[in-house]
Amino acid sequence: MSPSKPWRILVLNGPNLNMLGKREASLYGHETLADVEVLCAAKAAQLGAQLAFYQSNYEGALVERIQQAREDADLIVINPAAYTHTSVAIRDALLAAEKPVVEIHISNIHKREPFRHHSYVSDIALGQVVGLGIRGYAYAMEAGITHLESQVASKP
Ligand code: DHK
Repeated sequence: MSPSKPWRILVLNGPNLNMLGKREASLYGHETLADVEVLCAAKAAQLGAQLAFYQSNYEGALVERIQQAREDADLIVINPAAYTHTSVAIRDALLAAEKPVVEIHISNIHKREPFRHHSYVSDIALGQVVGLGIRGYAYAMEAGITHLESQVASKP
């Protein structure tokens, strides 16, 4: 077991994700944000990790939570939602946090309108999980923890 264990995972959700289950079910499915949290909690338990789960419709609130992650998280899994395509502030906060980031989107943003194809996060993230529904959160968490473990394993 590494000295950093249990890993602390922060799962962040941006605007309108509190409307999951009600909004555009053909794109986002019928599950609610509470279902996403249950799924993430189960995945965290399986990984032996701690989970913090946060959603806001406000850019500044997300920036402040990311700033806090510098102190209280080892990994950030983020669905910035619409801010993916607009927010330099969230990008800058993620860079300042100096934690590995995995980006996740429930829908496949690359199959959607052209303005959704660009992400301000993807080039600073370990990777991006898109289009796999809410299961993508679990895949993103697992990928992030695998990265952290491999970093520990490669340290002399
Ligand atoms: C969620 C949103 O709210 C959109 O603004 C993004 C993302 C896509 C998702 O697929 O999870 O463009």
